[in-house]
Amino acid sequence: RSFSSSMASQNVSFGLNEDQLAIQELARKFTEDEIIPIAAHHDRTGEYPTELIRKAWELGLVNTHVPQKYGGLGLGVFDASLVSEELAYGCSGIQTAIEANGLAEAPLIVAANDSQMKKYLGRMTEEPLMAAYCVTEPGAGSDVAGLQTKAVKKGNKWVINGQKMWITNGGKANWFFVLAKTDANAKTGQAFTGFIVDGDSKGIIVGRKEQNMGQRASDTRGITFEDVEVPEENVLGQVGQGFKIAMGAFDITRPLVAAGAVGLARRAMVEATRYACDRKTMGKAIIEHQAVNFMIADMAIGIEAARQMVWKAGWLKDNGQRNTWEASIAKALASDVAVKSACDAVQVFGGAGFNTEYPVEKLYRDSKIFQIYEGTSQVQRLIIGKGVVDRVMK
Ligand code: CS8
Ligand code: FAD
Repeated sequence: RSFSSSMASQNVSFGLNEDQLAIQELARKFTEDEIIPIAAHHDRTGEYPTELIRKAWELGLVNTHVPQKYGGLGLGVFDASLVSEELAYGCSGIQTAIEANGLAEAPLIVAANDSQMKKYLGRMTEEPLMAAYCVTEPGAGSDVAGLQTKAVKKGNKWVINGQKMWITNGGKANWFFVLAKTDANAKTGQAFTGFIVDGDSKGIIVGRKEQNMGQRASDTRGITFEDVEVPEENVLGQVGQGFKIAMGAFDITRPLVAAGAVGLARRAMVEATRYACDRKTMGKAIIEHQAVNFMIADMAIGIEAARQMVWKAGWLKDNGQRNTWEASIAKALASDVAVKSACDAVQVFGGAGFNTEYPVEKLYRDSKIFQIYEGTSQVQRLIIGKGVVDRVMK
């Protein structure tokens, strides 16, 4: 049997359908009209963008994965990545605040039963509420298996004790996903349990808003759980399955964090290009100096490649295939592209790049966290490296 090249290419489509173009355009317009005008203010003040998030929520740009059955749009990872890229183009701090809802919801999408979904996902579509994902602790971030927060069964309740750290939306959350150790003797895959914890539960102590280098609109806090009682019906999935549920959530969210990094990198490229076409030295626009033009060309290479990887990781998940490896590749690649692009955009701007009156110093500060949260670039490489060995040596 012979295959023509046109037959082969019909099996893969890089085109967006009408619905995808519409949601992308909606997010792009929202970013232009609503996010870009106020991003610098929220960066400078660290004020949480409550009103802006309410507007995004009204348009359906928040909680994008909540299934239609519970009042959401039920977008897949691919479609949601279109939204994330656009929002982050305007401000990745604001996008992180919005996306952290998706992160808190992801373990429920992976493992919640119908009544948990109705109760906790449903309410997110009825009111503009926020939620938070509590895994990291002061003593353990990359090493999730090293978490110390414990949950002990007492009667028909679980009692949680421990400290969580760097929790996005920590001060705003109506409810938390909390990963806690429930069996000290079991191996990692059976030692932890995931809980849904109501934000007004007795014994939750919310720390101060952390002053971060970038993404300052986002709310990051430590959260302490002191004898917090959680009803049995708030256990997610099975007791002991929490580690896998928490990891399964990353299969949904890492491509979206990567999409945010692509959005930031694209903004860096656009700002650098505009500036370079305008600014003149030695009798010509600096874009005509190849050294400058090549920095921008490298941004384009990175952005195009990273976006394709985001789309692939999203597409696999949406088509029911395991995407952990591809999600890590997308996250690692896009984060590095964001940091490099923002750094080079500062370079293209020269002295003005170092100044807060111009947009690129914010991009540079905002970019760094992409290599840290949702699993550091080293952790992504652990997953990718192991995956390579599995694939080559199987
Ligand atoms: O510990 C893992 C890891 O991923 N560490 C990084 C932690 C991280 O990413 N934290 C991010 C916190 S959230 C955040 O930063 C939010 S940012 C702000 C919001 C932004 C907007 C969204 C690790 C290092 C990769 C692996 O740990 P190990 O201890 O080596 O565990 P393993 O042996 O690999 O796995 C143990 C069992 O779990 C199973 N597993 C692993 N991955 C998966 C996935 N799905 C399902 N199951 C999984 N992805 C694995 O198969 C093992 O099961 P066994 O039955 O034991 O074989
Ligand atoms: P560590 O794990 O102590 O790592 C320190 C350094 O060592 C890193 O460079 C790391 O890559 C490297 N390293 C560690 N282990 C290895 C290894 N085995 N091999 C190679 N290198 C290694 N967490 C949540 O649960 N929910 C949130 O909403 C959330 N939001 C966040 C928002 C912000 C702004 C920040 C800063 C963090 C957030 N985090 C959140 C936590 C974040 O996921 C962790 O900070 C991150 O996973 C790294 O953990 P750590 O800070 O403990 O660093």
